[in-house]
Amino acid sequence: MDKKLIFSGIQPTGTFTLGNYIGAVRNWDKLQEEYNCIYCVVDMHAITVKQENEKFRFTRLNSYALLMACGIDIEKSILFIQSHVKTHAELNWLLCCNTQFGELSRMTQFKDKSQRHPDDVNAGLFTYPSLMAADILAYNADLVPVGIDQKQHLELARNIAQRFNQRYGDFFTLPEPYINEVGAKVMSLQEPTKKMSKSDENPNACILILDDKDTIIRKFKRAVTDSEAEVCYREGKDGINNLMTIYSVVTGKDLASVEREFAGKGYGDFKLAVGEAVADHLEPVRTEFARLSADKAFLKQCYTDGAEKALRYSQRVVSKAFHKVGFVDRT
Ligand code: AQP
Repeated sequence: MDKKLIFSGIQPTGTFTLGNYIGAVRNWDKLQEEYNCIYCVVDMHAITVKQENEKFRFTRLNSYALLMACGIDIEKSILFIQSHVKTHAELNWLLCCNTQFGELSRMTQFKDKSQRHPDDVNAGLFTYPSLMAADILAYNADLVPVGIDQKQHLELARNIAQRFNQRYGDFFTLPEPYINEVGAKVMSLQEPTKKMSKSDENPNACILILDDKDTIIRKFKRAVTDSEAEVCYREGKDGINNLMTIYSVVTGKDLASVEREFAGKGYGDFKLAVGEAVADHLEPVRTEFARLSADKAFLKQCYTDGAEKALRYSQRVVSKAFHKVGFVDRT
């Protein structure tokens, strides 16, 4: 049987956080063995929030190198930068015309981001989910590994695909979310009821995967917890639950053994252990990133090849979608 196709993307809005890593990227390399995988730096999504142009150019390339450093192997997967593959923008338009205003208005990310950036509630921010649907449907992907925050967008992508199929005849595959059981939503270290985000203004709220060991330990030491002193996973202990989840993911220990390991110990010991485990886990990523980012010519070759492969693949799907809608074929 043919392997299923995976598609996922990440915005180059800054260095990836531990949330991006645990919720999404850490699985991407493992999935390469079992699936055909297409991964993408979704830079067009990133400009729905204002970016400083020079810094943005730099972060896009860094994000590409970071994905390679996290284990994406360009011999096994297609890895490219979204804006280099024009079919995403083309299909976006067809899908926008099959997306309802009401559906977009219900998206929590739109509501959150428009509240955070009231001076720039732009049309791109509003139609973001339609472009995300285009990213996925341009490859007829079966599965989309995402953190839980993106589940609503993925459901909308399925609805858009379904509507298109009803109007123009069965064509798009309905993509399924692929969500981790543990770590699907890593929370802010400073406000543990809020998700950890790259664009958080408080640097102590998130661990960046390129932070050095001292910084990681310092941020964990400052993590907001509670006034008890018991390391146990329980409703209402958001800060400790978050740290336990992180520790469990990076050490491979289940929550019950984490509780046993820290029984009778204080939060200080626990936070230090989490910081050390995370720093050690991320060390190979930092080392590989330093090696890759020193070789700009190699990176350029990789993203150019990736874009060519992605264009070849998606062009077939997108041309057929235009044909179905009734456009005159170009060739
Ligand atoms: N805190 C999180 N926990 C688990 N998964 C997360 N993801 C993001 N934050 C967490 C998952 O990471 C993937 C890539 O996300 P993205 O960069 O495309 O967009 P995002 O969800 O908006 O991520 P950020 O970090 O919050 O970026 P900004 O601050 O720029 O908006 C997705 O699969 C996402 O679910």
